Amino acid sequence: MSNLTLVIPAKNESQSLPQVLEELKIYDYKKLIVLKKNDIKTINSIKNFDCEILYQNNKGYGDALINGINNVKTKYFCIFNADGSFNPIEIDGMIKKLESDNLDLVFASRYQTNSGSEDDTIVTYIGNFIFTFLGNFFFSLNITDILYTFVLGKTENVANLNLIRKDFSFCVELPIKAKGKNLKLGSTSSFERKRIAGKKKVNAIKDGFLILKHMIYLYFKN
Ligand SMILES: Nc1nc2c(ncn2[C@@H]2O[C@H](COP(=O)(O)OP(=O)(O)O)[C@@H](O)[C@H]2O)c(=O)[nH]1
Ligand SMILES: [Mg+2]
Repeated sequence: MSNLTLVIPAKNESQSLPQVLEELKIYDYKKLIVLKKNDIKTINSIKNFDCEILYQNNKGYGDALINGINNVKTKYFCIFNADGSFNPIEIDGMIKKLESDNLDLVFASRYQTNSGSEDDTIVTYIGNFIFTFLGNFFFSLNITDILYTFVLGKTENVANLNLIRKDFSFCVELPIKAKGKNLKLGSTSSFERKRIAGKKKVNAIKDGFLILKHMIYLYFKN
């Protein structure tokens, strides 16, 4: 049986998620879909797939991921989007990197050699560049893509990080708290695909400010 669970946060993904699960059929990974109980359309769209569903306590991307990771029973977990933008073929390389370099967390990256994105806009590209710079400069994260959040890690070590951010600032809380606890972080190259269908939930301006505010908070808290 697989030692990896994919934690898949989903919000209004009835068009994309079935295709994502279809593509995942050839892999032996466990799948834990985290969504709200009232997201009936998405729930109905995946009825015939072999996956576990977890209803999140509150709302938000971070809330879904924290609930999800806390319910993973395998040695490893991987945050995996429901929109088709992550290519499952890359997961195996992430596990190999984690094991060969004895890391706690591997961050897939769109911004190093042999990588790229079909889903980036100029605004998200610049935003990510700035946040990655801040993460490396102020927190010594030494990663190349902070906001992508295609992350594979050791479940036990991450479940102990006391993650609390329920919104998209989870993206920076995870690496910063991991580094603060002396976990070992690394990166692998990734190619982000376009989302299959449906709408992007991130608002570049609103969520960008939320993320910046939380980074400043974490900097002065330590
Ligand atoms: N459960 C849950 N999932 C969410 C929420 N917001 C976004 N997601 C999921 O998180 C993933 C990333 O969101 P997306 O809109 O694609 O953001 P992007 O990848 O930055 O463009 C997708 O699988 C979404 O369905 C939320 O509030 N709750
Ligand atoms: Mg997306």
